[in-house]
Amino acid sequence: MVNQELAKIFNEMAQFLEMDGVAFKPYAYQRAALSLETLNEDVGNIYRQGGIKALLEIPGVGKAIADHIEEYLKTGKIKHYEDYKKKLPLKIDELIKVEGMGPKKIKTLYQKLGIKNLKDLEKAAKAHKIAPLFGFGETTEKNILQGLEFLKRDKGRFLLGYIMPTVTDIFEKLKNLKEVDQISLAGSLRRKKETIGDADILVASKHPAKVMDFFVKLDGIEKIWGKGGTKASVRMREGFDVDLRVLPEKSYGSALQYFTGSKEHNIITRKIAIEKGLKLSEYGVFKGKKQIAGKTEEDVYKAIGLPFIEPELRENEGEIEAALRQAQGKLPGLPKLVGYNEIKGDLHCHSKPDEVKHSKNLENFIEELALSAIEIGYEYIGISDHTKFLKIDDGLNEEQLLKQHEAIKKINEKLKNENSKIRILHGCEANILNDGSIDIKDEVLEKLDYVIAGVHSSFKMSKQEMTQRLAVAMQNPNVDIISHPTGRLIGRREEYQMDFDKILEIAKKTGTILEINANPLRLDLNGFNIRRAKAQGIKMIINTDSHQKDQLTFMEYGVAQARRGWAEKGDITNTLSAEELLKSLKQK
Ligand code: DGT
Ligand code: CA
Ligand code: CA
Repeated sequence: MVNQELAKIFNEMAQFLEMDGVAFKPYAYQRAALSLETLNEDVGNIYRQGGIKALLEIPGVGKAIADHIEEYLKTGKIKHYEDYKKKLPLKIDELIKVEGMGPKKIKTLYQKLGIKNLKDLEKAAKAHKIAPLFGFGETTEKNILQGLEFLKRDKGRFLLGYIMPTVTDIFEKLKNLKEVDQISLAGSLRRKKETIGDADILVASKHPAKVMDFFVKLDGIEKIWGKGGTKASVRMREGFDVDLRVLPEKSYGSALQYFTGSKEHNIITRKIAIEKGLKLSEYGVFKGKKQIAGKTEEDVYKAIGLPFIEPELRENEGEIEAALRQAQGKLPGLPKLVGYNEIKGDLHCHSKPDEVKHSKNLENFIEELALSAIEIGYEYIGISDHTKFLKIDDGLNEEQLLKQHEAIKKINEKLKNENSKIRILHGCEANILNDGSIDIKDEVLEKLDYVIAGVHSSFKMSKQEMTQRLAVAMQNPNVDIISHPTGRLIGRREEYQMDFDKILEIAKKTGTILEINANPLRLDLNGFNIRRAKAQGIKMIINTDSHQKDQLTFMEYGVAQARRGWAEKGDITNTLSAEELLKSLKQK
């Protein structure tokens, strides 16, 4: 989609502007980029249908950005951006991914050492050319080398939430094709891993050639790696590959089982088949030459004596043992995973705090958000803006929070009069300061429906200090939820150092809820930590941390992560009704 191309350009523009020390603008460009990345509708379509005016309706798109979008759609270029690229011919999107590298540092490294890309950077760091530069030093150089290692580990993988909109688009087009009888995602995409190597799609059809022809002609394909009778592989403009396989109906289920993986899971299922004197392959389950299953996945698992195993669990991390126990009537069996449609609300939504500050249009956005929540089918939606320590994000102070509180009360009354079923809850996402104290006074926190607290600064504390910092925050009786508890950004920033077992112990003791942040870049807690938390009986809540109403759809990624962490309905607080939720929040 052109959305992703523009997002990439705007992200880079933000970096360029920041290099030049331009105030405010970089943030605006970044916001626009994030908005485009997650927009489901093609920006080209929006523009064709409604012109500049329609572009201005997109969250985060102002006049200057709208003009840039128009210019790009008309000419394929944005002059302002091209000028920058000429002046600073850098692989900025690569360099910025290295933890600790900001735009200013990138510019200095280019001017002093001619560093243009990751390769140059690694060479310079290894030759100790960076440490002596003014403002850099030994630690920075070490951090850069570490950051580079971290990047390599995740190389060539894409964030699930980043490729999903494009894949969904392809999926829908294929699904509508009359020759397509059945269709499913497969591979890591179906298992909902947080990063994806390539996208796999499976189709059952009696006319594979027609499906293939249609597939390789889809919009947005940059290169066709290969196209055979039943398999094709293409590179999308966004940089990731899509593999399509077409099968006859009689082996669709076994192919789906095979191509869903994981490889590790498949190795064991095949072994189990062999132990039963059967053969399991992508073509079916066979007894001698006779196919005994293959049409559906359920049949395949049944034929080898197992109950159906949800794709999110198929990592050979104990799911087969659990399935075997279940088959023998023993406990514990497979978990009954929390369902994608069991979520009743979202408590981590940012509004437009700058509007709170200037007392204008405050209600509009919150009402819009409430309407989106109704459309999703939620019972409640929680507004939780940043608080005062975070100046860059227009963090609210005590007085402004109280003002917002009154405004939300009014909106709730209005909604009630209109017989609306939605209820707006009011919280905040306060900052956990270095000593574990919260940047908002307790008497104000007490007035809110709930309080989320998170670490947004000083990430590089020692393990002991960070554990203590979080412990103090959780012991505050007003703090209900810890947002993005480990602070990792996938492929960009490691978790901060802390004793997670200790954190779980204190969460349990204090009744503090841990967040499963659904933002595709965070997914924090991740599956592994969710499973650890669940084992300790810790309650969790899946929140989107949305900064615009489009991002409410991130919920799906959060639920997927919860499922990968074996979470059941009872583990997840926002499967409760509004009444039950408020009651459980009061218990702390
Ligand atoms: P990715 O693409 O790296 O995120 O991960 P996957 O799991 O999507 O892997 P991919 O695309 O290479 O292959 C899709 C599925 O096909 C994989 O999950 C399991 C199956 N598969 C592929 N190659 C093999 C293999 O050599 N042995 C077995 N048992 N299964 C395989
Ligand atoms: Ca794959
Ligand atoms: Ca593949």
